Amino acid sequence: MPTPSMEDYIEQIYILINEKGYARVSDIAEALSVHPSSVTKMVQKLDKDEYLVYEKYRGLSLTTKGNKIGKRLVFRHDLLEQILRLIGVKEENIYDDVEGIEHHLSWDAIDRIGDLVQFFEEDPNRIEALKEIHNRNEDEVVDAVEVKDEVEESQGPA
Ligand SMILES: [Mn+2]
Repeated sequence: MPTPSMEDYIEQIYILINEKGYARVSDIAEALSVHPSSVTKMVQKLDKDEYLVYEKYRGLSLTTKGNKIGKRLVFRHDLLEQILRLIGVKEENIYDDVEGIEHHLSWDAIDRIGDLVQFFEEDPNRIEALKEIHNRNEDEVVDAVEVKDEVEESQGPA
């Protein structure tokens, strides 16, 4: 399997090719917030490892192997976004959280998370039951903060 950073590149190249029809070094650099020279270096490595074919003036295309892995990486990213959204993680945290964890899970864990998404989707009552727990715990956090504020108020300024 490719290393985590190779995975980021393959994932991004797959997305660009599927959305725009091509992936330019400058687009990849922008999407990953890296310098174009880093992209060129990685693209050469990915070419050597047969994930893609890179021709300096003609652009870049994924091999069958690269395309297959790209597809799995995008599936994995989307699945992780799905489970975080399902369990009520705040929208503003979802993308960065997925970027942070996706490379560190085994495919075994990914498949079991897939089961979990299915578990919730097969019965909306399960999602509701989880939401109830979520709300109860959030209320407790609010209560705890209020108690803390009251205690601090009664103690006066520090
Ligand atoms: Mn990702």
